[in-house]
Amino acid sequence: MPRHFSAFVALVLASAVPAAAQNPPPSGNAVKNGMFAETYDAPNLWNGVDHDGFLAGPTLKVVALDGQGNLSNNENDRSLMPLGVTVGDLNGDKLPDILSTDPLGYVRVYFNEGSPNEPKFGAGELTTPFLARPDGAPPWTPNFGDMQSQEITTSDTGTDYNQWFFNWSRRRLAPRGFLAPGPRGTLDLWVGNYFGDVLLVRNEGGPTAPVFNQPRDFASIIVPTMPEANKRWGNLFSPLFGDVTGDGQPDLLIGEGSYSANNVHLLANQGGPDKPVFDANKRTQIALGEGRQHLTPALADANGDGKTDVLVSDRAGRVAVHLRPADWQTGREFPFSGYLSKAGGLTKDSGQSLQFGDGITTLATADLNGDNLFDLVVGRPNGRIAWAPNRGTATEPKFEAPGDIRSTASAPPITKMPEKWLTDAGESRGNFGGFISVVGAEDPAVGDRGRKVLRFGYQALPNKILKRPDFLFPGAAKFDMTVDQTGVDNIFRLGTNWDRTHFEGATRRMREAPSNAYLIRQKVNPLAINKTYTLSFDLKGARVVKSSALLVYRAFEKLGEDRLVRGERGAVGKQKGDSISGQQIEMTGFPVTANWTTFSKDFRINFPKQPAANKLAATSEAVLEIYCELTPPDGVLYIDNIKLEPKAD
Ligand SMILES: [Ca+2]
Ligand SMILES: [Ca+2]
Ligand SMILES: [Ca+2]
Ligand SMILES: [Ca+2]
Repeated sequence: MPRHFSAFVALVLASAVPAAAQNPPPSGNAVKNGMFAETYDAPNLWNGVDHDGFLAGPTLKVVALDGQGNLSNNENDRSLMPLGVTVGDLNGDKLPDILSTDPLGYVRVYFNEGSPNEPKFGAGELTTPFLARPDGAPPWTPNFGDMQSQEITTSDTGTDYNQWFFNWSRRRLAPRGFLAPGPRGTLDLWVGNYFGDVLLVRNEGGPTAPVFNQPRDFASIIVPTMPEANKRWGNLFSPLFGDVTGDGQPDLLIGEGSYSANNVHLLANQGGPDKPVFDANKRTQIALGEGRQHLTPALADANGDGKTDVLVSDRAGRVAVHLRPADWQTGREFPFSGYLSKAGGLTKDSGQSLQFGDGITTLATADLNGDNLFDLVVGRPNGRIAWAPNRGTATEPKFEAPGDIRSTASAPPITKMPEKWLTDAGESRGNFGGFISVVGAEDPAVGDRGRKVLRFGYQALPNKILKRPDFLFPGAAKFDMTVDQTGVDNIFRLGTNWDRTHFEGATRRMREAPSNAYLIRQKVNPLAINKTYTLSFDLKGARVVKSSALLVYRAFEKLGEDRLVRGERGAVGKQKGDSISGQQIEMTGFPVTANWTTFSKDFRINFPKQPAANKLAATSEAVLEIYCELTPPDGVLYIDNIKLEPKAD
């Protein structure tokens, strides 16, 4: 069914400025790599194990303070977020397990398969909740001015509107979890995030298997710490719930990330164990950052005096120790006592400190090998989880050089991704295990087709103790692939260079889609105007809920030069030269069956709403998108041999 633009869209059109001079009318297949012969390698980290067999997860660059303490929006200056780590026995076998939170918002549990003296971990079992669900609209929207004045031609991340909504949708990235005993005797999961929320996910399971459910909404699991809900006192939180003050009652510690203070804050519980309440106005600093950044606190008695001390990892990969003074009183801090030293004990010389990697690290303390000395578990900037066993004494800890933890599970194969296509498989929307890959004869469904095809589908997950999280999040009510409410120009502009490395080119487009939606998109070669084209591809699949192909194109030709004009009071303005432009979206569904079939559909390339543009020879920009929604955990769609060719007259 053809779709047309609204008046709102026509307004944007006037500012569209792509297109060099018209080239000769094109011919042949406009689709590049439609047979998926060209691929590039990508890691598959869904099972929490990397290609080399180490415990790992995806890292992500987020907007955060850089090394100079500035907030940078420049992609290259963004800070790389490692996995958050926390340790606790989640299945009642007395062996400590590792729970990781990846910066995309996924939670994995590595159950300990070793012995009391030697920890061993297999694959990570994924579980709800998805902690970065982008639900809810921003409380306000800045006035970006007239859509026409937006610098859409220079941005490869869409219009200011798109960026605003996209950034809002990513506010819960980089969650950090902490396991602490709850009122039911099981370990609950405390979570801090980029936005400065503190969340409490209750463990609704029993002693031998935890159950962490997706909350009805995030508001229902927020632990209030903000006097005003929309006013932040910090962000990029790393929470910890344990007794620091020594009164036997757990306190809330929050390591802070990106705001200038960068301290570890202590908030006393003013509610009860069932409903903890904290007042940020009454918080005190338990550990001062003093120039260190991205602080993650952990607790241990680091000097054997029987009193709990605070350990803090930072953005330089070190662990600072704040010993509790003998005469400590409520309201005072634990002073910085030194870094954990390579040589054992503490050192104030950062060159002698234990080093976990060059970048932001996260930290947990636990005795992993049953010798009653606390060991360190670390999320490293290389995306892996490392540990360092403590070979010292109760009064002077001394750690082995940290080693990445090797998994007992087999390493996953490298995923082949299609060149020339921007792809999105819902990783940012909570599509547990969803991925897109190019597969060949090794996939039984491809069989004797004997060549590579594109597969949209789900990963087999290693879950044995935790229920497989087949959770489906609905899309926004107003979600419509034919209209980008932040400006139709985004359909053309996202990923301007159409380089596969600009993954956001598809992810931003799918910002409001349901979690089980998949997209591939490509800027196709110019199409001849007033010519009929046939879109065709081969396909088969199962449990495909929705499927559609979109063809979006526009043509533009400038007839006169822009002129600088001097207005009142000498103000210089730009007067646009005359131009001809047209823009059109076509969308069609396509049926999916269990056997290979060929779908084809004809499109006449023209501009019913802007007939003047039909005089132009070829499109200046055209984008082809293939969209589907699959039912987890086994919905699958195979596509091959995509062509968009002029039809013989
Ligand atoms: Ca265990
Ligand atoms: Ca306490
Ligand atoms: Ca101590
Ligand atoms: Ca130990």
